[in-house]
Amino acid sequence: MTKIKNTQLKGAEIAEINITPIATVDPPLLNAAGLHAPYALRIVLEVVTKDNISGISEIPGNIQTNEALEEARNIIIGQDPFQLNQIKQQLESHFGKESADERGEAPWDQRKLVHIFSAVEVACLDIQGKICDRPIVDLLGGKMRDSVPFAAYLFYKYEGAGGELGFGTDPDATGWAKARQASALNAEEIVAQAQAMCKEFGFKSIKLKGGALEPQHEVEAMLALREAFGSDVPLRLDPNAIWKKETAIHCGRQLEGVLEYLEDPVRGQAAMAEVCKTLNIPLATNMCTTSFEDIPSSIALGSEDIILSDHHFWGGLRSSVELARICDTFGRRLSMHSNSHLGISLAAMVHLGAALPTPPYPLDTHYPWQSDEVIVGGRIKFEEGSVKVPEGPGLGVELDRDALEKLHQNFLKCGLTHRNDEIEMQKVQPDWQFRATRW
Ligand code: GKR
Ligand code: MG
Repeated sequence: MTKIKNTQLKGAEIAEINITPIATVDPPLLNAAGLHAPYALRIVLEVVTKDNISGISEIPGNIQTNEALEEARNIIIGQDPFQLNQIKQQLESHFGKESADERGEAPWDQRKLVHIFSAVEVACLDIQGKICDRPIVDLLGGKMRDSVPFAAYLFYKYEGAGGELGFGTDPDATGWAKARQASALNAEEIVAQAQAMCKEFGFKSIKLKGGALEPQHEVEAMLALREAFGSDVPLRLDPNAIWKKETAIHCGRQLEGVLEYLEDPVRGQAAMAEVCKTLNIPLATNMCTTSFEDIPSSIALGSEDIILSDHHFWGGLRSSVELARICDTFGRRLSMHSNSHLGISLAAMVHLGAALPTPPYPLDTHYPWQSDEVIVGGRIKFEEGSVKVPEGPGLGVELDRDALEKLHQNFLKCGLTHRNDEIEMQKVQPDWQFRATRW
């Protein structure tokens, strides 16, 4: 048997990387941590080989991640994009392994290494796909489905569309663009938001970002959604761990038989395990079991039934496939977490969602809330709430360089360097302070 040597693969050496921080228009969405700023930050990474094959990826934006990627530049340049294990090992030995204990109050966040590796991995898989003339889904083991379903992701919000419009509105907007800028501060407005979003995108399940209003209001919003959509549309609620155990049990009892799952009602694996044992509703998390090192205690305690994967937070697409395997082994189901994002991340999520042997729950996505795009051809279309696996090699999407430049200019102009929802909330309510447990 003839072995293929790396040198036989054209372009298998990274010559250049381009790191572009961007800011995308984002509406004033509310959550347990405060309020979204008028722009959400992302970083677009482009990795280019000697033969001028370009691979791209998108990760959450943050000045520290940006600096760390710059620091990683010399480690990445000169590498073979197929040697991801070696690249990862070198990044780990440069940055040191990360542990949840070092990340304090928000162990799911502030992770340099997983973000960097996710950015590098997705861009390198894009290159690998282009070299082999195969879509990324094939590099992850092959396609189990042609399209991937997503859930409508509802938010309580103030009026406004974000960006240059600030918290103002565009009087000429129609359809979803109009609904996207409408305020939603009670059950009735949340139902109207859900109807507009489901009509536009065809979503067949619904998640409400909770933790913004007093818990009983959020319970009532879920009951109103059930009333409006009937029992065929699965519902989820995510208070981002801001409830006390008693509140979670009191509210959860009212939602037994109504929710498909309750996401992060309380903080930490031990509290989640107690609520999980008490309530007759599956619990899901993207806050208490958020890295491979959290898995042993998750299994020992029984802290959740569903893990929300996220390739940006779990160190890439291949790690996420590994997570899916662990979930299958230990009887966990898989769903997918999201943050404000554009089409490069959406395409990556779709390749992953299509490759998973066990179908995940319809994935979370913030995509309907964003109006910008950074890929050629503009915004990706949803059909009946699903996105088709992009055709073409690699990710199947290409950078629109003019759009990238415009969004980079937004970044320079908006002055934001990292996400801080508490500060944004204080611009509206000066006394408001984040509390890890509020109700
Ligand atoms: O965008 O406000 C938001 C969400 O609250 C986001 O930051 C969360 O990470 O969507 C996420 C979640 O499911 O917890
Ligand atoms: Mg969540």
